[in-house]
Amino acid sequence: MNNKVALITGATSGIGEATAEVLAGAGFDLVITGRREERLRLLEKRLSGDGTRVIPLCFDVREREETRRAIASLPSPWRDNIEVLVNNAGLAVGTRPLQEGIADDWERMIDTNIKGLLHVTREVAPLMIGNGRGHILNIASIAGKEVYPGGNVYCATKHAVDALSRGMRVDMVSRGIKVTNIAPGMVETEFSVVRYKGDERAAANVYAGLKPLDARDVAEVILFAVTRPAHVCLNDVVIMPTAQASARDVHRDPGA
Ligand code: NDP
Ligand code: 8X3
Repeated sequence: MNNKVALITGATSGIGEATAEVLAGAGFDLVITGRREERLRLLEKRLSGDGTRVIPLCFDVREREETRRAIASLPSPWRDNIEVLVNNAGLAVGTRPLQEGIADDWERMIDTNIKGLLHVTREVAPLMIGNGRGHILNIASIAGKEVYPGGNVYCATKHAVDALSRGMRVDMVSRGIKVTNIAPGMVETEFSVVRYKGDERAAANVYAGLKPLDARDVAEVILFAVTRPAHVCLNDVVIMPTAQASARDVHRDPGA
């Protein structure tokens, strides 16, 4: 294969989908993953219509064996050419204070955001090491730098992602692997609809009176990171809307 392969988890919506579009535009071949098969098929159709080679893999990152089998199913020229891994699949569920928290919500976040990222990385990193090069990008969050009311377990999972980015970097520094941690603030995607369990109005309120980032804003940072020269690694990028100064400091214009 001539092109570089990028494997993106959570490509069925939001940041992952935008990243697939942006990397396709830059000439990458793509492995797109997620649980919603129909969306993967539609994205595959759209991108391959523009000439990108795409393999969709439908699996749940929480399931270690399913993840292993999915990645092992890639044809060897693809497996052997994975240059970029974007660990993006993730979610927040609920906004309750910890003392009123729902254990099932905690488990979904921990299993997806931490264990899912580990399952995928454990399969892909050795392939990259075999090639002597590769770039892992972990989508963390401003919630991995700060905490805020009701953020408790989600923030803890993203602090874990932040720590894992640093841990991976030291573990793989001698193997030619770059690791980039990306910590966005508010990005308008399906994220808040998932967090508020389908309550569209509560989700829309999150972005009321300000212009949030859109998924493409983050995807373009990912493209910038993966197109630096071999000796340059962006270690940690915090990206926020101009109207957001920290997780809790947001300027809202009631007229907007
Ligand atoms: P979306 O809800 O739009 O996208 C989330 C993606 O993750 C979907 O493609 C979903 O696919 C996938 N996903 C969720 N659970 C699983 C699972 N168990 N197995 C496989 N895939 C899964 O949200 P975003 O695009 O905003 O979120 C992407 C990442 O960015 C997340 O890690 C999030 O924490 C992070 N982030 C988001 C911010 C925001 O404000 N939006 C800010 C900072 C970070 P499917 O449902 O098909 O499986
Ligand atoms: C999502 C951003 O501020 O809702 O990771 O935690 S925030």
